[in-house]
Amino acid sequence: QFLQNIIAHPVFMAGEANVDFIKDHAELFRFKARQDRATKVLNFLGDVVVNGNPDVKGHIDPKRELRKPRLPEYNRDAPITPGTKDKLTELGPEKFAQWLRQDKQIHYTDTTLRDAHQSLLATRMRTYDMLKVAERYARQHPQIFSLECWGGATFDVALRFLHEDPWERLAKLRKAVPNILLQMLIRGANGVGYKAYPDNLTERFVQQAAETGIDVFRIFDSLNWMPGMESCINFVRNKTDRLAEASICYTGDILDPRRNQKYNLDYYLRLARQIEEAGAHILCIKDMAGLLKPYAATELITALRDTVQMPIHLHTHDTSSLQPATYLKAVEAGVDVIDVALGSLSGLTSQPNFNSVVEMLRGQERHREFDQQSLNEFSNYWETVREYYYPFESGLKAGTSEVFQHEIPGGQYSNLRPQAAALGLLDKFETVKTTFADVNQLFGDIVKVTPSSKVVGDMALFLVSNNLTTQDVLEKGATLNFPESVRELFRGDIGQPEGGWPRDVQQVILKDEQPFTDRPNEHLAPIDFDQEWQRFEKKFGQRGKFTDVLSWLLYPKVFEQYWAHLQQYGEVSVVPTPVFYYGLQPGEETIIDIARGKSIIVGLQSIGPVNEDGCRTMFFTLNGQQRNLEIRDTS
Ligand code: 3PY
Ligand code: ZN
Repeated sequence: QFLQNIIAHPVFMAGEANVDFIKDHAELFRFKARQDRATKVLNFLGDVVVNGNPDVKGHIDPKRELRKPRLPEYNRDAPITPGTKDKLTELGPEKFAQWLRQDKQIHYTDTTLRDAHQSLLATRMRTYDMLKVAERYARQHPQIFSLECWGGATFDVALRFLHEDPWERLAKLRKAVPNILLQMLIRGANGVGYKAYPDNLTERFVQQAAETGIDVFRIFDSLNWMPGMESCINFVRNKTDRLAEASICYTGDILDPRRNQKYNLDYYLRLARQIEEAGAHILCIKDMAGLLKPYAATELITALRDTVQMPIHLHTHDTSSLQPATYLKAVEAGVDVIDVALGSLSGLTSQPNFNSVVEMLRGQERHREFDQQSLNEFSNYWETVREYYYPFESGLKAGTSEVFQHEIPGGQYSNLRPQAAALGLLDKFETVKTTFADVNQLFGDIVKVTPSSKVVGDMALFLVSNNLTTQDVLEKGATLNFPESVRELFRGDIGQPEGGWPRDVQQVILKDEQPFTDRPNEHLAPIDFDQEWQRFEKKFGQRGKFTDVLSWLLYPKVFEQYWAHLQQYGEVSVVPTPVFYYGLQPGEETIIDIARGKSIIVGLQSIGPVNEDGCRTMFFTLNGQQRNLEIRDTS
């Protein structure tokens, strides 16, 4: 094949090949690379067919019929209508924020590609399904404010379970969506992780995220602690020309005297002023559990608009099913942008329904027009695709006002259930939820959002699985070994809560260890990137991209596993989702675009019996040619 490439090369054919011909023409090796890629993908498919995809093992319903989605119509040749991305480029972040605050019509952020699937499908949505419709969507709906498509748990899950490079996802989405702002969620000093990172790592991460495609950085701190957000706001302001959107995480109920002792209107206004002073361009009300009720929204947004000059962006989860009413009141009170998800990935622990909210506001003076039929076509696409991810559904069937008691964030709810199930606690899930609320009180009533919410969840699971109550923590705490994350929280590893930690609880949890109250990042040595790059090269045998180095520094173990998978099976993000999770049946075929403009047709003919080496011979066809593979059966 190599010789064939040489003979067919135009330089060779023209008789102009000199001694450097092979060295100068990397494309001569491409055929081989493609063959390798195809073989690796075949090995991956063989493994899924024989051993199953471990991520869905035990949750497969063989009778379930998975349909092909219908791709919405669009005119590929029409020029792309400029949108908010073009506006930001034209105005720069400061003026853009002023424009946004003055614009009368309501704006929409579509969270389908991030929070919606994080909250409904344990973050499993694959790049493959996103890219099928991203360009169409950008062309059909250029008046969307932003697409939230990155950050939060997507970074970790992409590497850990989907074996995908999150940076590649972002780069590809950016290419497909040149006209609409792309938005990410960043956990302040905790980046896209669960602990504090060295400042210069977060700085480079922010810079790289902007270079790869992020325009709006939604920054929050899981305890609403300003020092946890300030440096991140500065990185966006000083190292990029993009938008820093900082958040007040909403908890409790400002209108309920039983819940507004600590988290009341004054508290939120104070925080908003501090966020403005820190230099944020946009203020986000991040209602991660869906606790902001309609009349509280009127009060909060009216007061915030009187207090700060920043435009206000409202994020909520529809766990209680009340949140469209909150949006109505928020729009009346002057909110600038609201977060929604396309119909079939909306509602419950996800965001309110984009398609329906647009109709709700028809007739309201701030209504923004959308092509409703087209929005519905995109929703239908996702309805079909959502079926592929059925093992990850949370099981919640209807809205629940229980959320006002337990205050579990939407993004955590779909994870807590399987976590409880893994510990054999599914029949005690009601107790897990009430214990979550009890733990919150024990911890002094804290803001609960990643990572603080995860710690509350860890403690609740710990107590329920050991048949303990929060009362027991104080009484028997001296003899109990609390989860590591709980110890870290009380040590100050993820920051300080409003009013400080309850002393007695802190003592019983930390025992002899001394807590700190300054920024946890101050205790971390800065990263020497040149040195880390060398370490990377040594460990992985090749230089890798800078984005790989960043992924490795953020998630070392997860990245190592991702890298090993990549070496063994190649780029698996190109495999269609039903095949990725459920493999092929004998007689089935699939088309895989293994490289730009290069597709292979893979068919599974039959599966041989286990031989004495513990392997099965898989009889595949690759582009019509017989290809047999030996796959070890570890099932
Ligand atoms: C995350 O941090 O992933 C969240 O979605 C918080 O709401
Ligand atoms: Zn959210």
